[in-house]
Amino acid sequence: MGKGSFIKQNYQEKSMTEIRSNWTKEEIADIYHMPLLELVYHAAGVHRKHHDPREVQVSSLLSIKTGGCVEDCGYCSQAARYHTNVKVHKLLSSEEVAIAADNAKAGGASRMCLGAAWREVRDNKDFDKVLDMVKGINAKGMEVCCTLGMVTEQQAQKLADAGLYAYNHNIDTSEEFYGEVITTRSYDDRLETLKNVRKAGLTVCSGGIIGMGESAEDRIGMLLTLANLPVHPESVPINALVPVEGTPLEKMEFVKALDMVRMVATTRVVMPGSVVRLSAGRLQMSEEAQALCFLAGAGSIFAGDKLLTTPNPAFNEDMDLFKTLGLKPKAAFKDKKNTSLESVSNLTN
Ligand code: SAM
Ligand code: DTB
Ligand code: SF4
Repeated sequence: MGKGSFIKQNYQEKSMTEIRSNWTKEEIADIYHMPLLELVYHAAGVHRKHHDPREVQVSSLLSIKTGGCVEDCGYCSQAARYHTNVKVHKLLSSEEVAIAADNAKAGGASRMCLGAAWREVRDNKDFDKVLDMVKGINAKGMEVCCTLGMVTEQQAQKLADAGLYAYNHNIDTSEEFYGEVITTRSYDDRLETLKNVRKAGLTVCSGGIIGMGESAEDRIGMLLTLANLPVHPESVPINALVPVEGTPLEKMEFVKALDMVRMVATTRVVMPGSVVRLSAGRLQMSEEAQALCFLAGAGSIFAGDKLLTTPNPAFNEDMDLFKTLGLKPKAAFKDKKNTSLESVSNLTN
């Protein structure tokens, strides 16, 4: 099918707003390459059909174990093999994490995302401590998300039993470009973790990064993988690379804000039911560019003055922006539904 023909044939038809997992690369490419304002207009329509456009989910990130990671992810400040300025620390205590969650809640966050610089979860005392942290934050009425590296189905189940709401594990980029950025674990390893998370009935948060030197085709390829999962991730974070000194990607130029808008809009169109998170890189984006991302379907942000190790706009700045744009933070647990594979399998064919 020629470029643009998919759009012409299906524009404004039901097929452009339905949730499906049988996308072709050409279809997604046609959407990605639409004239930007047409794309934003269309994405805004899809967004309104599936979501309340005034609500934005606010997540707060906390690095509970920082640095010293054995992996070689080329973007990451926390890989032990790169000489970055990151301050390494072992696992925080449950008390420290509880204080951070209280502050995040007071700032307007309904979700707390705990990140650890681990390759994978191990069945040890540290994992037990994380399970305690999850229970503690859940009891505060906040959604809890963890991003701890690879997990088995049993570990995902333990997290689910502790009250975890979501598990974040990004595929980062296309299968073809992946090996340029990471060599210590495979694309299939990542997909396996996503499967394990899904089987445990947790909601899945999975997206990637743009600005690592990938082509438009790679961005499209990443969306193809996510949009053709049997069940779409409930959250899809779109990160702009934050180039970190000492990493192999330190010299990458910051991605153009309008490329973020295009990526957010395309993600919105191909996974209409998912919440698209405008993730790392907002500090480098103007308020106007962020506004375009919200119009194009971003329904979530990370708020608070730190991401995991790099800076981010402060809570009050984001709340001011929300006020200007007429947006409001979304309450916790509004999207709660049973998302185990069996319960949703009838939606996927
Ligand atoms: N260690 C765990 C893992 O790799 O799954 C969890 C933490 S890891 C930092 C989570 C995600 O953050 C990565 O998969 C990547 O998509 C994103 N990320 C990390 N460093 C980044 C950077 N410098 N710029 C943008 N995104 C980044
Ligand atoms: C995601 O997609 N982005 C977040 C979260 N999931 C874990 C991480 C962004 C990290 C940005 C670089 C840093 O602060 O170290
Ligand atoms: Fe380790 Fe995660 Fe960083 Fe990769 S992204 S180096 S796995 S902390």
